[in-house]
Amino acid sequence: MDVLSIGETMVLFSPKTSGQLRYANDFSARIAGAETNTLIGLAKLGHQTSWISRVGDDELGAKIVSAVRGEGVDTTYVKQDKEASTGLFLKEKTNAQTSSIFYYRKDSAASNMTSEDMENIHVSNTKYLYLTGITPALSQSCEEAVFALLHKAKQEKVTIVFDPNIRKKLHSKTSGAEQIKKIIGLSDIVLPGKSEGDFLFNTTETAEISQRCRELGAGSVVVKLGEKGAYYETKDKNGLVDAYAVPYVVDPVGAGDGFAAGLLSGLLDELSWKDAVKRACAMGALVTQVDGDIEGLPTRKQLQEFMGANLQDDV
Ligand code: KDG
Repeated sequence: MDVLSIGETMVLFSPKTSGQLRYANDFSARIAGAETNTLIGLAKLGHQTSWISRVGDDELGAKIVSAVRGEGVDTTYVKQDKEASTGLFLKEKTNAQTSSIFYYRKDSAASNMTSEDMENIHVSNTKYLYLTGITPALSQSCEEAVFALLHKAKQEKVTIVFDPNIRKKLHSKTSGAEQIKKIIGLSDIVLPGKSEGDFLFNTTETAEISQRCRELGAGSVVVKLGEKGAYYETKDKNGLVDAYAVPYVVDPVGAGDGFAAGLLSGLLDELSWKDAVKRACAMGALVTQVDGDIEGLPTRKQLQEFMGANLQDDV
């Protein structure tokens, strides 16, 4: 197995019209979940991925599992929970640029995951464990599950990659930040953004965000800089990689998950750090060109064409 991950995937209902949700009558229903976005991105590039989760014994759960499995991700570790429902969320488009989301995920099936669930998970044949800060914030039992899996993976020398993925509706400035810092300290590679630097360390300075993560114990750090590209720092290298220019952004949500997929894919293909970060930037850019979290994730051929047509200057 190349990459294993754990997290909640929900159904996202997006109104076809902008304005208050109370006046919205027509919705599209898509699957959305940070971890499956990344796993699907990897699977589309030909990597072997597996997802740990729970869904309800309901139609939304069936929709999610068949979509994730249909994209090529292994779902052996997805349990059907008879006691709880699949989580969902709604988007309200205030205008063309801004939107708000409303979660209906409290006590959802995925938030019932436990550390006991991790006992049957085989990590020894896995190259990377990919975690985000969303899963431990779902519930106490999810936090225990994530730490149980993390410790098991560390014992087996699996490389841990962590995207803090701060969600203001899930993470408190105090306990949420502490939980995330603890995982940063146990991770081999951390992928923060500038706003996460602000939330965790009160700084938006790129090099400082990286340094603070490394002081906590992170091995390598890649700071996502949006339209400015990304900065990477390992124990013996650092550098800045330019972003790929796109005509305009259709939907930025999911770009960070695509970025993570690109980076992991590059590392799995044993590219240099710089080239892996370039692939990450290209994947992030492609995701912004299509509505939805996963719909813009490219095949290997599409990625190569995009990168070939947009050759970056060396920096
Ligand atoms: O990264 C995109 C996801 O954050 C979003 O689609 C849903 O996973 C999600 C969450 O928990 O907010």
